[in-house]
Amino acid sequence: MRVILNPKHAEHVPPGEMEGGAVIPSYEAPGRFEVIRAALEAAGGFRFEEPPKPSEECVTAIHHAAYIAYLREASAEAKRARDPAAKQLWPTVFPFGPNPRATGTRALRGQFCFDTYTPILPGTFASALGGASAAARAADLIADGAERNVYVLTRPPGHHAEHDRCGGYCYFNNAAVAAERLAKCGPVAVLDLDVHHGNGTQHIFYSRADVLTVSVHGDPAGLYPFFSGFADETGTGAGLGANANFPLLPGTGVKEYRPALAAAVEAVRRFKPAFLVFAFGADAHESDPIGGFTLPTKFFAEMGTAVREIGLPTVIVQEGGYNLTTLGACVTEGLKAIDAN
Ligand code: OKP
Ligand code: ZN
Repeated sequence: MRVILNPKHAEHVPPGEMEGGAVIPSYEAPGRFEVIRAALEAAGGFRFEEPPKPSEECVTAIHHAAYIAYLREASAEAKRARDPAAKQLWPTVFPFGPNPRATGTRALRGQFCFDTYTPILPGTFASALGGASAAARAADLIADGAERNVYVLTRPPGHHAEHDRCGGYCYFNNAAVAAERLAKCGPVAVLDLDVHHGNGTQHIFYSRADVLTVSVHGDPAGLYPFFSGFADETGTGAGLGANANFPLLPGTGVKEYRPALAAAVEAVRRFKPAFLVFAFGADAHESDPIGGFTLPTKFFAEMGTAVREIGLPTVIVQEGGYNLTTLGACVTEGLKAIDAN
């Protein structure tokens, strides 16, 4: 399988994440990328390449121009800063709604962000754009028919990033970048199996009939992102019926996950898409420090098989997965099953 790497991932190194008023070590760290790459190299059968030089063009289709400019300029502001504390931009104020008076640099940090897990650092913009470019490249290979399955190895993840807000470690929505490009060639389904609801992808396509978004995840009543991912969110306007959520209880294991996965796959099939984007998180694994599910490593092969059996040209985009000891094996199991013939 061809693997498109985010060549800039290591430029984004969160010094920590803010949880309940304290800064704790960041779960989302460069080591995630490294362990996945090492596991795929050890497994064999994967070809690694970098995307062409990043261009903002791949994100303008799905993200607000002012939000893109904010990420670019805030990253540059962090880069220019001398004081180490000023090299990390954290939101402290969250202006409600699009507030025309929220224009200063401090107001924008909260205007374009919805949580305290997603600071802007000197390399954030370059790193996020590198991931989006990798996703765009993968989508182009699939749209051209050059490949059947292409995997995007990137971090930070993307599925929480909305049209004009970062959050949940995510800045640009890589899965949405891929889906948007594929949608030019036919209907697209996004299947998100990260343990957290893909609120950003849902948000971006919520009123569109040409992109179906389906997510299996921890019930937002008890798991991040808390405000989105409930079963009654089914789309709006032309997109009514083109969003499906399958929330599951904390502690979910194979017995509970399997029927939800089957229902999610069935929703994808009914839509009759031409292309699939698989937002692949490994954080539903039993060892994940923040997921709360109890799936064993071998179940990730079952996920991969379910994806393969959908039978569509597929872009696979790396999302979460935070146990550095098991992450590589989970991803390898999933990808090998997708590529099996
Ligand atoms: C990103 B992805 C842990 C709280 C975690 C943010 C979760 C973001 C998950 N201290 N809150 O894997 O979906
Ligand atoms: Zn996640």
